[in-house]
Amino acid sequence: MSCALIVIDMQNDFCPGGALAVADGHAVVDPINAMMGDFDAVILTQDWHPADHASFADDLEGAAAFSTVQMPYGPQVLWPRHCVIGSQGAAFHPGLDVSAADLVLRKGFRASIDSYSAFFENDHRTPTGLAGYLHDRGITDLTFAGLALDFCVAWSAMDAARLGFRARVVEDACRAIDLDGSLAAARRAMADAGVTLA
Ligand code: VGL
Ligand code: ZN
Repeated sequence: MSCALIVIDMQNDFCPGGALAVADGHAVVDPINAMMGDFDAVILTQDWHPADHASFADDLEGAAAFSTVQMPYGPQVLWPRHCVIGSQGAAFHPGLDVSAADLVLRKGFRASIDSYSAFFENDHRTPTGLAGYLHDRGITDLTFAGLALDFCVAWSAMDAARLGFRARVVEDACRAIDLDGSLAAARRAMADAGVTLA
């Protein structure tokens, strides 16, 4: 058995002052750093969008941020412009111990489709390659932390469980957006998918 910590989207834009700030998001940096030594591998994900990304509300005529629209691949929440490739907002929080990471996985880099999960884009089909990486390294047990609990952390942990990994989310090392009850829904969905909430 080999275990990895997967740190989801611990980036400036998801922290206070950022474009899509998660309340208290910065508060999980120190707890995450403290956990890193307990794992065989540390993997960081980085939300990484082109400036014309389909999930940005300001690219669509009359579409409000935080509303949901229908995309060819399914429902999609429209977000304020965030984590634009190469921007300061897309950079990792300066307090995060990036040097401890074996792998930095970028996601959401195709303009026409979003990617909440570290494993699949939002069509639930297009792989990021992370499952192959973990399989090749013999990693079976995954612990998730980071931002946001009810979107990218939840989607990643549920995909991990569906792919046959042991998946655990450390809630104290996550913060949520909580849009229209999304946090409660994500907790239920994770439990149903076989994710352990620690
Ligand atoms: C996220 C919304 C849009 C996340 C990323 O990291 O949870 N949420 N892009
Ligand atoms: Zn995003």
